[in-house]
Amino acid sequence: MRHLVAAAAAALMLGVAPAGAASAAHRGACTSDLLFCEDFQRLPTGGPSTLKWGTDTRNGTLSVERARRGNQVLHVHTVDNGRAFLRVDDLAVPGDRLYGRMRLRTDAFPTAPDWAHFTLVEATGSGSAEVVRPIGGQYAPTVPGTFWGVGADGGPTGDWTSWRESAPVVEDTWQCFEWSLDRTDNNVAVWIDGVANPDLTASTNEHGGNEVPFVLPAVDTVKIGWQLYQGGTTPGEFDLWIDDVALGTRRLGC
Ligand SMILES: [Ca+2]
Repeated sequence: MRHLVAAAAAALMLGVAPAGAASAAHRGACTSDLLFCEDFQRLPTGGPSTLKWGTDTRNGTLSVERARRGNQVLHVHTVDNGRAFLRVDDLAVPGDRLYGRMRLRTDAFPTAPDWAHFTLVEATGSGSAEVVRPIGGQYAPTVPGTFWGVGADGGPTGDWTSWRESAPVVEDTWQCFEWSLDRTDNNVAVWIDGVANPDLTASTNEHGGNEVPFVLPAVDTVKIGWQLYQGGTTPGEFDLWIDDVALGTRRLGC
């Protein structure tokens, strides 16, 4: 059985974008089949003023800014172990699969304290207490380096982040992040710039937490932004820019 699951997961993670995915939902094209979409183009600059999504902040701010060539993006700013999230509530996801996408540029990732841990995407819902973190990472002083890793907290599997040396963070560069949560086998998958990273995954019996099954919730809330959990960080403040956020039931493409 495990071989079958592994084969299916491998097939999923070979993950070439399905034909038409990129054209259907590339860069801010908010098509009606998406569960949520925000390209920030129609929002006034400054603090968010929209009924489409809410905010969750502590020692952090969100602001809509003008970028190049008329593009508008969301600037996420936090101090030390603060947080600032765009929050999508009341999602109704038909079926078992939820896909997400965002474009992201981060000024600098933490290099202190040791094991500084940060989350950029968090999903919660009913049926499981797991707070699922498909996009997050950790500073690993033993390498040293700062690496992406799938993680979770709040549920039976405990607090874990499977940071991977195959997924070093990149500063000051726009990258496209995609993730999927599939309740059929409790699979989490991640693509960076359209390329699947088979290390960035979790599933029912393959995850970084306690030796109990990992069960995905029926997601109704997704938070996208930044949170860092330990105080006394280097740098002392964090800045990232996010654009072209989308949630849907199919692979979204970049
Ligand atoms: Ca935009």
